[in-house]
Amino acid sequence: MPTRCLICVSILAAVVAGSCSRPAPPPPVDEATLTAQALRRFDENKFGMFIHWGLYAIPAGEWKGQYVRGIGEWIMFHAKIPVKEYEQLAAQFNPVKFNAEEWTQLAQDAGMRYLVITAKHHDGFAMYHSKASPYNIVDATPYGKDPMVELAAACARRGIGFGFYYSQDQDWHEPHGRGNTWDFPAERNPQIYFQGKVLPQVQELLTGYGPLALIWFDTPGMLSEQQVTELRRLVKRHQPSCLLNSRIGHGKGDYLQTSDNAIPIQVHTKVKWEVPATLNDTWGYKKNDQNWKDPADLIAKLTDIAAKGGNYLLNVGPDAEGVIPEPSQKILRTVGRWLAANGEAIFGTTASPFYVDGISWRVTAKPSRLYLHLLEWPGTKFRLAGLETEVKQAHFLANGLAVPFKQSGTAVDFELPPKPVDPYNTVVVLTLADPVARVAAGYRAEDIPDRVELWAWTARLVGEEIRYDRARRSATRFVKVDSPGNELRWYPYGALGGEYQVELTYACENHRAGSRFRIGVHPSNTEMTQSLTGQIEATGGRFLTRRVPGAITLGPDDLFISFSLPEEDRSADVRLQRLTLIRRK
Ligand code: JFZ
Repeated sequence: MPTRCLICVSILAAVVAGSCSRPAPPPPVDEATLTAQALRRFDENKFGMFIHWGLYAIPAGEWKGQYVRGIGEWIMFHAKIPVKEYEQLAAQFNPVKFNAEEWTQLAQDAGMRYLVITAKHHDGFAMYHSKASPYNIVDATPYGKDPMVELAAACARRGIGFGFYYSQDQDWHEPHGRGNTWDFPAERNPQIYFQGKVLPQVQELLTGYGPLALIWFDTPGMLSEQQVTELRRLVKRHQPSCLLNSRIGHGKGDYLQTSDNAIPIQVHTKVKWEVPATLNDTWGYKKNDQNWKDPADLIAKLTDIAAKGGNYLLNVGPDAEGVIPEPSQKILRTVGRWLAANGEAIFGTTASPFYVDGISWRVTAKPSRLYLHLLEWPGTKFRLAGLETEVKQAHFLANGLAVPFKQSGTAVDFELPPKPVDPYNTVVVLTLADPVARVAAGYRAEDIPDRVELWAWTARLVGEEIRYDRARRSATRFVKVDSPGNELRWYPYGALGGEYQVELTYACENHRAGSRFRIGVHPSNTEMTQSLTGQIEATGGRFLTRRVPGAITLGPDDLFISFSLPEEDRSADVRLQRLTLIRRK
C-alpha cells in the first residue's frame, strides 16, 4: 500500500510539473535497505530447517566397520580418509527416495519458515550441479540429478525462504582449501582455491536457484579480509536481499551466528542472531545416534530463543537414500502442532521486555500484547512482577478462554486452572493499554540482577555422553572420554560484567562423590583464562547448593563459562542443576 501511494505521488508530481508524460523512475533501493528488509523478514520467521546432507550419509558414522566419534559430516576428517577413497562414495550415492515435496511438507508441518541446505560441506562435494567442479551430485553419482532445483522450487511454492550452506574456507577435497593435512602438503595458496572453486560455485548458487533468503557460510579461518569482502560483494551484486551470516568471517555478515546449540543466557537485541542446533548429537546422518531431543525441550528452546530475540535453525540429517529419519519427523511434527495453535506468540514477535529469570516461564511481545509462556505449570497461581502498563484483558492463546487476573501496583496475579492447557507450553495473551509494555526499573531486560542463575537447561551441552533430564531439571553423565570432553557452557553475550562468586546446585549419590569439578572462563573456543575448582560432595542424591571458594571476573569479551569434571569420571552421574553467579560489590 505505501509503495502504491508513493508511485501515485510521483506520477502526480510528474503531471503537475508537466515536464514529461512518464512517471519519474522510482528511487533506487540500495543494498543496505534491501538487507535491512530481508533481516526484518528473517527476524519474523524465527524458525528454520537446517539440512546437512552429503556423501557422509553413506558411512553414517562408521568407517571400515569402526565407529567414528564426533559429528557425522566430519567423518572424512576424523578418520583421515584419503581423498581417493572418500571420492568412491560418490559412485554409490543414489538417493532415489529424495522427494522435495516431502521435505518441504515436513518443514511446513513443523512450522518452519525458512530452510538452509548444504550445497557444499567441508568434504568439498557439491550437492548441486556445479560447472566449476566435476565433484558434484550430477556428474559424479549414479543419481545424476540436481536435488536443489526441486527443493528451491518447492520452497518457493510454499513460501518457505530458501538458503544454501556453503563451506567457503574448509575444503578437504582441495589441496589449497583448508583442513586436509593427510593428503596434501601444509603449504596453501588460498587464492587458487578461492578463485577456482569458491567464487564460481557461489556465483552458480546465486544464479541457478532463484532468490536466496541467505547463504550460510561456515568456519572461517584461512581466507583474508579482502577475499571475504570480494565474496560478500559477489553475493550482494547478484542478490542484494540475500543475507549473510557472521561465519563468512572478518565481521562481514549481516547477522550473528551463535555457537552450535548455544543460546545466550539473557535477552540479546544489539544484533540479530541465530542458533544453529541439532536434533540429536550430529548434523550429518549417523545411524547410531538416537539421542533425540524431545518435543518439550525443543518447544521450550524455541520459546527461550524467541524471548531473547533470536532465531532457531534446527537440523535434520537425511540418510543416503534421501529420507529424513523417522524420529526427526515425528518430533518436528509435534513441535509443529504446538506452533499451529500458538505460533502467534512466536512468529513476528519481539524479545521479552523483562530480564530472563529461571527456566519456568518466558515472555514475547507484539504491539499492545505480551505473551506469557508457561513452560512449567505453576499450579493455580502465577505472579508476573514488574509491569507498569495496565493489562486490559488476558486469555489463553490456544482456546481463547479468559484468564482471571488482578493487577495491583506492578504485579499481575493470574488465577489458573490446576492443569495446563497445553502440556508443553501454555500461552497467556495479555492485551495492554500501551502499545509497548512499560516495565518497572529492576525488571527490564537490561537490568541484569546481582544474582544470575545459569541453569543446566540453558547451557550448551558439549559431548556425546552428556544428557539433560527434564524431570529432574539437571544435566548428567559428565563422563570423561578421550575427546572431546563433556561439559556445559553458558554464553553471556555481554550480559555479565564484574567479579562474581559462584554457587553450585547439584546432587550426587554418596558412593559416587569425590571427583574434582572445574568452572572455567573462556574468552574464545580455545582458551581458558580463569578457573575455579573443587570437589563434588556426597549429597545422598538430593540437590544441595554449595559456595565455591574464590571468584571469577567476567568481561564483555568473555565468550563462555564452563562446568566440567575434567579429571576423572567417578561421579559421572553427578546431576548439575545450576550455577548461581553472585556479583561482588
Ligand atoms: C560447523 C561445521 O564444522 C559443522 O560440520 C556443522 O556444519 C556446523 C553447523 O557448523 O561447526 C561448528 C562451527 C562453529 C562452532 C561450532 C561448530 N562454534 O562456533 O562453536
